[in-house]
Amino acid sequence: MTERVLVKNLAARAEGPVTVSGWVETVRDQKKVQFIVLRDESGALQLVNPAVRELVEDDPSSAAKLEITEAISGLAHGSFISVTGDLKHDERVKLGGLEVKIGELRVLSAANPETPIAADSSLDKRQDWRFLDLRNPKQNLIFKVQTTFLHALREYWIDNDFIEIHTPKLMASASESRAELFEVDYFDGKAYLAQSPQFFKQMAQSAGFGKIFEVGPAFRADPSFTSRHATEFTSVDAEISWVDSHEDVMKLHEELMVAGFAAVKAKHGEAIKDLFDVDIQVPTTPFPRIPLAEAKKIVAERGYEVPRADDDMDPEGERQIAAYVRETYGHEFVFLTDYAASIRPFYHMRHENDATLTNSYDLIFNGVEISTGAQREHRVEVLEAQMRDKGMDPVELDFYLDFFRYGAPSHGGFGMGLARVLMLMLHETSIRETSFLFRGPTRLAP
Ligand code: AMO
Repeated sequence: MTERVLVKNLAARAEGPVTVSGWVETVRDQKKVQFIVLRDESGALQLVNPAVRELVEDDPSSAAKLEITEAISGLAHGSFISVTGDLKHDERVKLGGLEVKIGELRVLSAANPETPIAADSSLDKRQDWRFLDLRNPKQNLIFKVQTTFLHALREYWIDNDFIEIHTPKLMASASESRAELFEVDYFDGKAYLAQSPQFFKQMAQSAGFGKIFEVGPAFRADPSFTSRHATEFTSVDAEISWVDSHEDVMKLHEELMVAGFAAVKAKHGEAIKDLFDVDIQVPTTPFPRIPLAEAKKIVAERGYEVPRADDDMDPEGERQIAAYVRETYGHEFVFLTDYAASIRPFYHMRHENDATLTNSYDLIFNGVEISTGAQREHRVEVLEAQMRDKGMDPVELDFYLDFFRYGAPSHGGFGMGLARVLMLMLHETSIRETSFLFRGPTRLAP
Protein backbone atom coordinates (compact mmCIF):
# COMPACT_ATOMS: atom_id res chain seq x y z
CA MET A 1 0.00 0.00 0.00
CA THR A 2 1.33 3.42 -0.91
CA GLU A 3 1.33 6.24 1.62
CA ARG A 4 -1.97 8.04 2.19
CA VAL A 5 -2.34 11.28 0.20
CA LEU A 6 -4.73 14.06 1.21
CA VAL A 7 -7.27 15.01 -1.44
CA LYS A 8 -6.07 18.61 -1.52
CA ASN A 9 -2.60 17.43 -2.56
CA LEU A 10 -3.74 15.31 -5.52
CA ALA A 11 -4.00 18.17 -8.03
CA ALA A 12 -0.26 18.76 -7.82
CA ARG A 13 0.57 15.08 -8.09
CA ALA A 14 1.57 13.14 -11.20
CA GLU A 15 -0.76 10.48 -12.54
CA GLY A 16 -0.18 6.99 -11.18
CA PRO A 17 -0.85 4.90 -8.06
CA VAL A 18 -2.14 6.66 -4.92
CA THR A 19 -3.88 5.77 -1.68
CA VAL A 20 -6.66 8.00 -0.40
CA SER A 21 -8.71 7.57 2.78
CA GLY A 22 -11.87 9.21 4.03
CA TRP A 23 -15.59 8.72 4.25
CA VAL A 24 -18.16 7.98 1.56
CA GLU A 25 -20.25 11.03 0.71
CA THR A 26 -22.22 9.56 -2.20
CA VAL A 27 -22.35 6.35 -4.22
CA ARG A 28 -23.67 6.17 -7.78
CA ASP A 29 -24.08 2.50 -8.60
CA GLN A 30 -24.75 2.20 -12.34
CA LYS A 31 -24.85 -1.01 -14.28
CA LYS A 32 -21.53 -0.55 -16.06
CA VAL A 33 -19.74 1.90 -13.82
CA GLN A 34 -19.74 2.92 -10.19
CA PHE A 35 -18.80 6.30 -8.74
CA ILE A 36 -18.01 7.18 -5.15
CA VAL A 37 -17.46 10.67 -3.85
CA LEU A 38 -14.93 10.30 -1.05
CA ARG A 39 -14.30 13.17 1.36
CA ASP A 40 -11.41 13.60 3.74
CA GLU A 41 -10.48 16.49 6.02
CA SER A 42 -9.08 18.43 3.07
CA GLY A 43 -11.59 17.99 0.23
CA ALA A 44 -13.67 15.66 -1.96
CA LEU A 45 -12.68 13.35 -4.77
CA GLN A 46 -14.40 11.16 -7.37
CA LEU A 47 -13.52 7.48 -7.36
CA VAL A 48 -14.53 5.33 -10.31
CA ASN A 49 -14.89 1.62 -10.75
CA PRO A 50 -15.81 -0.17 -13.99
CA ALA A 51 -18.41 -2.62 -12.64
CA VAL A 52 -17.80 -6.35 -13.03
CA ARG A 53 -21.09 -8.09 -12.31
CA GLU A 54 -20.08 -11.73 -12.85
CA LEU A 55 -17.04 -13.95 -13.05
CA VAL A 56 -15.31 -14.12 -16.43
CA GLU A 57 -13.87 -17.57 -17.03
CA ASP A 58 -10.69 -16.60 -18.85
CA ASP A 59 -10.03 -13.52 -16.68
CA PRO A 60 -8.49 -14.57 -13.34
CA SER A 61 -8.70 -10.96 -12.05
CA SER A 62 -12.48 -10.90 -12.43
CA ALA A 63 -13.03 -12.47 -8.98
CA ALA A 64 -11.31 -9.54 -7.25
CA LYS A 65 -13.14 -7.06 -9.50
CA LEU A 66 -16.48 -8.67 -8.73
CA GLU A 67 -15.71 -8.43 -5.03
CA ILE A 68 -14.97 -4.68 -5.28
CA THR A 69 -18.13 -4.09 -7.33
CA GLU A 70 -20.27 -5.88 -4.77
CA ALA A 71 -18.58 -4.04 -1.90
CA ILE A 72 -19.39 -0.70 -3.56
CA SER A 73 -23.01 -1.73 -4.20
CA GLY A 74 -23.36 -2.44 -0.48
CA LEU A 75 -21.48 0.65 0.70
CA ALA A 76 -23.46 2.92 3.04
CA HIS A 77 -22.92 6.69 3.04
CA GLY A 78 -20.59 7.71 5.81
CA SER A 79 -18.50 4.53 5.83
CA PHE A 80 -14.79 5.12 6.25
CA ILE A 81 -12.77 3.56 3.45
CA SER A 82 -9.26 3.48 2.08
CA VAL A 83 -8.66 3.11 -1.64
CA THR A 84 -5.53 2.44 -3.64
CA GLY A 85 -5.88 3.16 -7.30
CA ASP A 86 -4.76 5.01 -10.35
CA LEU A 87 -4.87 8.84 -10.28
CA LYS A 88 -5.91 10.50 -13.56
CA HIS A 89 -6.15 14.19 -14.31
CA ASP A 90 -9.25 14.68 -16.41
CA GLU A 91 -10.74 18.12 -17.01
CA ARG A 92 -14.14 16.57 -17.71
CA VAL A 93 -14.49 15.48 -14.10
CA LYS A 94 -16.46 18.29 -12.46
CA LEU A 95 -15.14 17.60 -9.00
CA GLY A 96 -11.64 19.06 -9.15
CA GLY A 97 -10.71 17.65 -12.58
CA LEU A 98 -9.42 14.45 -10.98
CA GLU A 99 -10.41 10.85 -10.67
CA VAL A 100 -8.99 7.76 -9.01
CA LYS A 101 -9.71 4.42 -10.60
CA ILE A 102 -10.20 1.95 -7.78
CA GLY A 103 -7.67 -0.92 -7.67
CA GLU A 104 -8.09 -1.98 -4.06
CA LEU A 105 -10.84 -0.98 -1.61
CA ARG A 106 -10.74 -1.49 2.14
CA VAL A 107 -13.82 -0.73 4.21
CA LEU A 108 -12.38 0.28 7.58
CA SER A 109 -15.67 1.01 9.26
CA ALA A 110 -19.04 0.45 7.63
CA ALA A 111 -21.77 2.95 8.53
CA ASN A 112 -25.32 1.98 9.40
CA PRO A 113 -27.28 2.15 6.16
CA GLU A 114 -29.78 4.82 7.29
CA THR A 115 -28.17 8.23 7.92
CA PRO A 116 -30.11 9.85 10.80
CA ILE A 117 -29.86 13.44 9.51
CA ALA A 118 -30.27 15.14 6.15
CA ALA A 119 -29.44 18.61 4.86
CA ASP A 120 -32.90 19.87 5.83
CA SER A 121 -32.96 18.41 9.37
CA SER A 122 -33.75 20.84 12.19
CA LEU A 123 -30.89 22.42 14.11
CA ASP A 124 -31.90 20.43 17.19
CA LYS A 125 -31.75 17.15 15.31
CA ARG A 126 -28.42 18.11 13.78
CA GLN A 127 -27.15 18.80 17.31
CA ASP A 128 -28.18 15.26 18.30
CA TRP A 129 -25.96 13.97 15.51
CA ARG A 130 -23.31 16.65 15.72
CA PHE A 131 -20.47 14.38 14.58
CA LEU A 132 -22.31 13.72 11.33
CA ASP A 133 -23.35 17.37 10.98
CA LEU A 134 -19.70 18.40 11.31
CA ARG A 135 -18.77 16.28 8.28
CA ASN A 136 -20.36 18.96 6.09
CA PRO A 137 -17.77 21.27 4.54
CA LYS A 138 -19.70 24.32 5.76
CA GLN A 139 -19.74 23.23 9.40
CA ASN A 140 -16.15 22.07 9.10
CA LEU A 141 -15.04 25.48 7.80
CA ILE A 142 -16.35 27.18 10.96
CA PHE A 143 -13.71 25.41 13.02
CA LYS A 144 -10.94 26.06 10.53
CA VAL A 145 -11.89 29.74 10.76
CA GLN A 146 -11.91 29.54 14.56
CA THR A 147 -8.43 28.00 14.54
CA THR A 148 -7.07 30.73 12.27
CA PHE A 149 -8.76 33.49 14.26
CA LEU A 150 -7.41 32.29 17.59
CA HIS A 151 -3.98 31.65 16.13
CA ALA A 152 -3.82 35.26 14.92
CA LEU A 153 -4.85 36.54 18.35
CA ARG A 154 -2.25 34.33 19.97
CA GLU A 155 0.40 35.57 17.58
CA TYR A 156 -0.49 39.15 18.48
CA TRP A 157 -0.32 38.36 22.20
CA ILE A 158 2.98 36.57 21.96
CA ASP A 159 4.55 39.25 19.72
CA ASN A 160 3.48 41.80 22.34
CA ASP A 161 4.85 39.94 25.38
CA PHE A 162 1.57 38.76 26.88
CA ILE A 163 1.70 35.78 29.23
CA GLU A 164 -0.84 33.00 28.81
CA ILE A 165 -2.62 31.89 31.99
CA HIS A 166 -5.05 29.07 32.80
CA THR A 167 -7.22 29.97 35.75
CA PRO A 168 -9.20 27.42 37.77
CA LYS A 169 -12.81 26.79 36.88
CA LEU A 170 -13.69 25.48 40.33
CA MET A 171 -14.17 28.40 42.67
CA ALA A 172 -15.11 29.10 46.27
CA SER A 173 -17.25 32.09 45.29
CA ALA A 174 -19.18 33.64 42.42
CA SER A 175 -16.98 35.31 39.81
CA GLU A 176 -19.61 37.64 38.36
CA SER A 177 -23.07 37.87 39.89
CA ARG A 178 -24.80 35.46 42.25
CA ALA A 179 -27.38 34.86 39.56
CA GLU A 180 -26.44 32.37 36.84
CA LEU A 181 -24.15 30.47 39.19
CA PHE A 182 -23.62 26.71 38.93
CA GLU A 183 -23.10 25.10 42.30
CA VAL A 184 -21.41 21.70 42.54
CA ASP A 185 -20.76 19.32 45.41
CA TYR A 186 -17.14 19.61 46.49
CA PHE A 187 -16.25 16.94 49.06
CA ASP A 188 -17.93 18.10 52.27
CA GLY A 189 -18.76 21.52 50.89
CA LYS A 190 -19.80 23.39 47.77
CA ALA A 191 -17.87 24.82 44.85
CA TYR A 192 -18.98 27.08 42.01
CA LEU A 193 -18.12 26.87 38.33
CA ALA A 194 -16.28 29.96 37.13
CA GLN A 195 -18.51 32.39 35.25
CA SER A 196 -15.41 34.21 34.02
CA PRO A 197 -11.67 34.33 34.82
CA GLN A 198 -12.25 37.88 36.05
CA PHE A 199 -10.73 37.75 39.54
CA PHE A 200 -7.71 35.72 38.55
CA LYS A 201 -6.83 37.71 35.49
CA GLN A 202 -6.78 40.71 37.82
CA MET A 203 -4.66 38.74 40.27
CA ALA A 204 -2.09 38.34 37.50
CA GLN A 205 -1.78 42.14 37.43
CA SER A 206 -0.97 42.24 41.15
CA ALA A 207 1.43 39.36 40.50
CA GLY A 208 3.35 41.65 38.17
CA PHE A 209 2.60 39.75 34.93
CA GLY A 210 1.89 43.00 33.08
CA LYS A 211 -0.16 41.61 30.20
CA ILE A 212 -2.03 38.32 30.15
CA PHE A 213 -4.52 36.35 28.08
CA GLU A 214 -6.62 33.26 28.54
CA VAL A 215 -8.85 31.24 26.25
CA GLY A 216 -10.96 28.92 28.35
CA PRO A 217 -14.39 27.74 29.41
CA ALA A 218 -16.88 29.88 31.34
CA PHE A 219 -20.12 28.66 32.87
CA ARG A 220 -23.40 30.49 33.33
CA ALA A 221 -26.55 28.90 34.73
CA ASP A 222 -28.57 31.04 32.37
CA PRO A 223 -31.99 29.46 31.76
CA SER A 224 -32.70 31.52 28.63
CA PHE A 225 -33.17 30.03 25.18
CA THR A 226 -31.75 32.75 22.96
CA SER A 227 -29.56 32.38 19.90
CA ARG A 228 -26.61 33.87 21.79
CA HIS A 229 -26.60 32.27 25.22
CA ALA A 230 -25.02 29.00 26.28
CA THR A 231 -24.53 27.54 29.74
CA GLU A 232 -20.90 26.81 28.88
CA PHE A 233 -18.93 28.90 26.40
CA THR A 234 -15.36 29.65 25.43
CA SER A 235 -14.28 33.01 26.77
CA VAL A 236 -11.41 34.94 25.23
CA ASP A 237 -9.92 37.18 27.90
CA ALA A 238 -7.11 39.72 28.07
CA GLU A 239 -5.98 41.98 30.88
CA ILE A 240 -3.22 44.61 30.90
CA SER A 241 -1.49 46.77 33.51
CA TRP A 242 -0.83 50.50 33.42
CA VAL A 243 -3.94 51.63 31.56
CA ASP A 244 -5.02 55.27 31.83
CA SER A 245 -8.63 54.43 31.03
CA HIS A 246 -10.82 51.99 29.11
CA GLU A 247 -9.55 53.72 25.96
CA ASP A 248 -6.31 51.72 26.28
CA VAL A 249 -8.30 48.50 26.52
CA MET A 250 -10.38 49.36 23.45
CA LYS A 251 -7.17 50.07 21.51
CA LEU A 252 -5.86 46.63 22.37
CA HIS A 253 -9.22 45.05 21.56
CA GLU A 254 -9.53 46.60 18.12
CA GLU A 255 -5.96 45.69 17.18
CA LEU A 256 -6.71 42.09 18.11
CA MET A 257 -9.85 42.08 15.99
CA VAL A 258 -7.95 43.46 13.01
CA ALA A 259 -5.29 40.76 13.40
CA GLY A 260 -7.93 38.03 13.67
CA PHE A 261 -10.08 39.20 10.77
CA ALA A 262 -7.10 39.85 8.47
CA ALA A 263 -5.85 36.30 9.04
CA VAL A 264 -9.31 34.80 8.46
CA LYS A 265 -9.83 36.79 5.28
CA ALA A 266 -6.41 35.87 3.90
CA LYS A 267 -6.75 32.16 4.61
CA HIS A 268 -10.47 31.48 4.24
CA GLY A 269 -11.97 34.53 2.49
CA GLU A 270 -12.79 32.61 -0.69
CA ALA A 271 -14.15 29.52 1.04
CA ILE A 272 -16.31 31.72 3.31
CA LYS A 273 -17.69 33.51 0.26
CA ASP A 274 -18.44 30.15 -1.40
CA LEU A 275 -20.06 28.41 1.56
CA PHE A 276 -21.55 31.28 3.60
CA ASP A 277 -21.89 33.97 0.91
CA VAL A 278 -20.18 36.40 3.27
CA ASP A 279 -17.45 38.89 2.36
CA ILE A 280 -15.14 39.12 5.35
CA GLN A 281 -14.34 42.77 6.04
CA VAL A 282 -11.15 43.56 7.90
CA PRO A 283 -12.28 46.42 10.16
CA THR A 284 -10.55 49.79 10.02
CA THR A 285 -9.27 51.42 13.20
CA PRO A 286 -10.25 53.23 15.28
CA PHE A 287 -13.65 51.56 15.63
CA PRO A 288 -16.45 54.08 16.25
CA ARG A 289 -16.95 54.82 19.97
CA ILE A 290 -20.29 56.09 21.23
CA PRO A 291 -21.14 56.76 24.89
CA LEU A 292 -24.18 54.73 25.84
CA ALA A 293 -26.32 57.77 26.69
CA GLU A 294 -25.68 59.19 23.24
CA ALA A 295 -26.33 55.83 21.59
CA LYS A 296 -29.73 55.69 23.24
CA LYS A 297 -30.55 59.16 21.89
CA ILE A 298 -29.49 58.10 18.39
CA VAL A 299 -31.65 55.00 18.63
CA ALA A 300 -34.61 57.07 19.90
CA GLU A 301 -34.21 59.43 16.95
CA ARG A 302 -34.48 56.41 14.67
CA GLY A 303 -37.85 55.71 16.27
CA TYR A 304 -36.93 53.08 18.84
CA GLU A 305 -37.25 53.84 22.56
CA VAL A 306 -35.12 51.41 24.55
CA PRO A 307 -37.73 50.16 27.02
CA ARG A 308 -35.43 49.14 29.84
CA ALA A 309 -35.57 51.18 33.00
CA ASP A 310 -32.15 49.90 34.08
CA ASP A 311 -30.15 52.14 31.72
CA ASP A 312 -28.92 49.18 29.68
CA MET A 313 -29.24 48.68 25.95
CA ASP A 314 -31.55 45.88 24.81
CA PRO A 315 -30.96 43.60 21.80
CA GLU A 316 -33.12 45.71 19.48
CA GLY A 317 -31.25 48.82 20.63
CA GLU A 318 -27.98 47.07 19.79
CA ARG A 319 -29.27 46.22 16.32
CA GLN A 320 -30.43 49.81 15.80
CA ILE A 321 -27.16 51.40 16.86
CA ALA A 322 -25.28 48.91 14.67
CA ALA A 323 -27.47 49.90 11.70
CA TYR A 324 -26.74 53.56 12.42
CA VAL A 325 -22.99 52.89 12.58
CA ARG A 326 -23.09 50.90 9.36
CA GLU A 327 -24.95 53.68 7.55
CA THR A 328 -22.86 56.50 9.02
CA TYR A 329 -19.36 55.00 9.18
CA GLY A 330 -19.61 51.87 7.03
CA HIS A 331 -18.37 49.93 10.06
CA GLU A 332 -19.47 46.54 11.44
CA PHE A 333 -18.12 47.26 14.93
CA VAL A 334 -18.98 49.85 17.54
CA PHE A 335 -17.79 50.38 21.11
CA LEU A 336 -20.60 51.57 23.37
CA THR A 337 -18.87 53.27 26.28
CA ASP A 338 -19.43 54.75 29.72
CA TYR A 339 -22.16 52.46 31.04
CA ALA A 340 -23.96 53.45 34.24
CA ALA A 341 -22.39 52.15 37.45
CA SER A 342 -25.80 50.81 38.44
CA ILE A 343 -25.68 48.12 35.74
CA ARG A 344 -21.96 47.32 35.84
CA PRO A 345 -20.08 45.03 38.23
CA PHE A 346 -18.50 46.47 41.38
CA TYR A 347 -15.00 46.03 39.96
CA HIS A 348 -15.44 48.55 37.13
CA MET A 349 -13.70 51.85 37.77
CA ARG A 350 -16.02 54.82 37.91
CA HIS A 351 -15.48 58.18 36.26
CA GLU A 352 -13.30 60.50 38.27
CA ASN A 353 -15.87 63.30 38.13
CA ASP A 354 -19.10 61.34 37.89
CA ALA A 355 -19.46 58.24 40.03
CA THR A 356 -22.67 57.27 38.23
CA LEU A 357 -20.65 56.28 35.12
CA THR A 358 -17.97 53.64 34.58
CA ASN A 359 -14.80 53.43 32.49
CA SER A 360 -16.31 50.55 30.58
CA TYR A 361 -17.55 49.45 27.19
CA ASP A 362 -19.40 46.78 25.28
CA LEU A 363 -18.21 45.84 21.82
CA ILE A 364 -21.08 45.37 19.36
CA PHE A 365 -20.43 43.45 16.15
CA ASN A 366 -23.10 43.30 13.44
CA GLY A 367 -25.72 44.27 16.00
CA VAL A 368 -24.89 41.90 18.87
CA GLU A 369 -22.71 42.33 21.98
CA ILE A 370 -19.61 40.19 21.69
CA SER A 371 -17.61 41.58 24.57
CA THR A 372 -17.47 43.59 27.77
CA GLY A 373 -14.36 45.48 28.82
CA ALA A 374 -13.37 48.02 31.43
CA GLN A 375 -10.73 49.71 33.47
CA ARG A 376 -10.82 48.05 36.90
CA GLU A 377 -10.86 49.69 40.27
CA HIS A 378 -7.49 48.91 41.88
CA ARG A 379 -7.77 51.08 45.03
CA VAL A 380 -8.88 48.64 47.69
CA GLU A 381 -10.85 51.10 49.80
CA VAL A 382 -12.79 52.27 46.73
CA LEU A 383 -13.39 48.65 45.74
CA GLU A 384 -14.78 47.87 49.19
CA ALA A 385 -17.05 50.92 49.02
CA GLN A 386 -18.29 49.89 45.56
CA MET A 387 -19.06 46.42 46.85
CA ARG A 388 -21.07 47.79 49.74
CA ASP A 389 -22.79 50.11 47.31
CA LYS A 390 -24.02 47.00 45.47
CA GLY A 391 -25.18 45.32 48.66
CA MET A 392 -22.25 42.91 48.74
CA ASP A 393 -20.31 41.95 51.85
CA PRO A 394 -16.58 42.61 51.26
CA VAL A 395 -15.71 39.82 53.70
CA GLU A 396 -17.03 37.25 51.21
CA LEU A 397 -14.45 38.32 48.64
CA ASP A 398 -11.60 38.89 51.05
CA PHE A 399 -9.23 36.74 49.00
CA TYR A 400 -9.92 39.00 46.01
CA LEU A 401 -9.49 42.21 48.01
CA ASP A 402 -6.13 40.88 49.21
CA PHE A 403 -4.93 41.14 45.59
CA PHE A 404 -5.11 44.93 46.03
CA ARG A 405 -3.77 45.26 49.57
CA TYR A 406 -0.12 44.66 48.75
CA GLY A 407 0.25 46.97 45.79
CA ALA A 408 -1.47 46.80 42.40
CA PRO A 409 -1.04 48.66 39.11
CA SER A 410 -3.90 50.36 37.30
CA HIS A 411 -5.29 47.81 34.87
CA GLY A 412 -8.11 46.84 32.54
CA GLY A 413 -9.23 44.13 30.17
CA PHE A 414 -12.06 42.43 28.41
CA GLY A 415 -13.88 39.13 28.03
CA MET A 416 -15.26 38.03 24.66
CA GLY A 417 -17.49 35.09 23.69
CA LEU A 418 -15.74 33.14 20.93
CA ALA A 419 -18.85 31.46 19.50
CA ARG A 420 -20.59 34.83 19.27
CA VAL A 421 -17.74 36.31 17.25
CA LEU A 422 -17.89 33.39 14.81
CA MET A 423 -21.69 33.51 14.59
CA LEU A 424 -21.65 37.20 13.64
CA MET A 425 -18.62 36.90 11.40
CA LEU A 426 -20.24 34.15 9.32
CA HIS A 427 -23.78 35.59 9.53
CA GLU A 428 -25.04 32.47 11.28
CA THR A 429 -28.25 32.69 13.26
CA SER A 430 -27.24 30.86 16.44
CA ILE A 431 -24.16 30.11 18.53
CA ARG A 432 -25.27 26.48 18.35
CA GLU A 433 -23.90 26.50 14.82
CA THR A 434 -20.55 27.92 15.89
CA SER A 435 -19.98 25.95 19.11
CA PHE A 436 -18.31 22.58 18.60
CA LEU A 437 -20.76 21.12 21.10
CA PHE A 438 -23.44 23.45 22.45
CA ARG A 439 -24.47 23.40 26.10
CA GLY A 440 -27.84 24.86 27.07
CA PRO A 441 -30.56 24.36 29.67
CA THR A 442 -31.89 21.32 27.83
CA ARG A 443 -28.74 20.09 26.15
CA LEU A 444 -26.01 18.13 27.90
CA ALA A 445 -25.39 15.49 25.23
CA PRO A 446 -23.63 14.59 23.10
P1 AMO B 1 -19.76 39.48 30.36
O1 AMO B 1 -20.58 38.85 31.40
O2 AMO B 1 -20.38 40.61 29.59
O3 AMO B 1 -18.42 40.08 30.99
O4 AMO B 1 -19.26 38.38 29.35
C1 AMO B 1 -18.32 38.70 28.34
C2 AMO B 1 -18.74 38.11 27.02
O5 AMO B 1 -18.87 36.71 27.14
C3 AMO B 1 -19.90 36.25 26.28
N1 AMO B 1 -20.97 35.61 27.07
C4 AMO B 1 -21.67 34.55 26.67
N2 AMO B 1 -21.59 33.81 25.56
C5 AMO B 1 -22.43 32.76 25.45
N3 AMO B 1 -23.33 32.42 26.39
C6 AMO B 1 -23.44 33.13 27.53
N4 AMO B 1 -24.33 32.77 28.47
C7 AMO B 1 -22.58 34.25 27.71
N5 AMO B 1 -22.40 35.16 28.70
C8 AMO B 1 -21.42 35.97 28.29
C9 AMO B 1 -20.46 37.45 25.56
C10 AMO B 1 -20.08 38.59 26.49
O6 AMO B 1 -19.98 39.81 25.82
N6 AMO B 1 -15.66 39.54 33.30
C11 AMO B 1 -16.42 40.26 32.29
C12 AMO B 1 -15.53 40.65 31.15
C13 AMO B 1 -14.47 41.67 31.50
O7 AMO B 1 -14.84 42.75 31.98
O8 AMO B 1 -13.29 41.39 31.28
C14 AMO B 1 -17.55 39.38 31.78
O9 AMO B 1 -17.61 38.20 31.98
O10 AMO B 1 -19.80 37.56 24.31
